[in-house]
Amino acid sequence: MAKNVEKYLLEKIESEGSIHITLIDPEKVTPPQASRIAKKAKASGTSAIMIGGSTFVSTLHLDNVVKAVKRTVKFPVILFPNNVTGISRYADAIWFMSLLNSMDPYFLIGAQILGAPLIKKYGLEPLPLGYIIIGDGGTAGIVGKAVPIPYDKPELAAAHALAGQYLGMRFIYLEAGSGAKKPVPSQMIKAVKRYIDVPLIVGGGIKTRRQALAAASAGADIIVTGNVVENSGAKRKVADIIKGIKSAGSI
Ligand code: 1GP
Repeated sequence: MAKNVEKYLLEKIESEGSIHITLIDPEKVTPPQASRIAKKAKASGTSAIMIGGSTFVSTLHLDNVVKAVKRTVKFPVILFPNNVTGISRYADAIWFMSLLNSMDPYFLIGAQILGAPLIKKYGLEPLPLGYIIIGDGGTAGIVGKAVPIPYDKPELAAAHALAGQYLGMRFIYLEAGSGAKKPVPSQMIKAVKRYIDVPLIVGGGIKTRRQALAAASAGADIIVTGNVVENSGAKRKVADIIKGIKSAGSI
């Protein structure tokens, strides 16, 4: 994979409308399982693989999961780190993310300072990302010491997102938390989309075609699903979610 994952994502969004990325949590899978998930996700039409989770996993295991996925699929593997331990030299790119509604400077800029030299050393492509926790925010919200934005405050999410863009972040991610009972509401996605010009990523709790369609229709450029690939019937479910995303362009 050429090291131009940002260009790849922007071109995909430009030519296809909303796209889908599959998230693999290294803590929940063995390397062969990760490789099977990636293969099925690719066959279902996903555009890239993200690897990361909210809790600790050994760097050795992370490396093995990334290597297994890289051996299986030829499209971008993007790290989704919760800390400096989420960096692997074997990936193509990394979401270089700041948790914009964290109360802890470590998650705003501290971890990034520690990780940046390693990212340079490994030649990973950094993708500057403003990450915003919505609703109860799940484990990511707790670990990141976030003050989550309530579902009924779309204008607050929009202000955070715009601040991220003005600080130079080239992607914004609205995160309801892995396994969230309710995904980010359409009203909030629309409000954020009206404010920003950079691509908008939405994830957390999206399990059905209808939910994916709602997020894409509201303006999500990238929809991330993780949990659905860990359960049985994953290939059909992911394919169904992607059909929902693609149908957004035709309504
Ligand atoms: C979590 O947004 C991602 O970081 C995906 O969430 O696991 O609920 O799909 P799910």
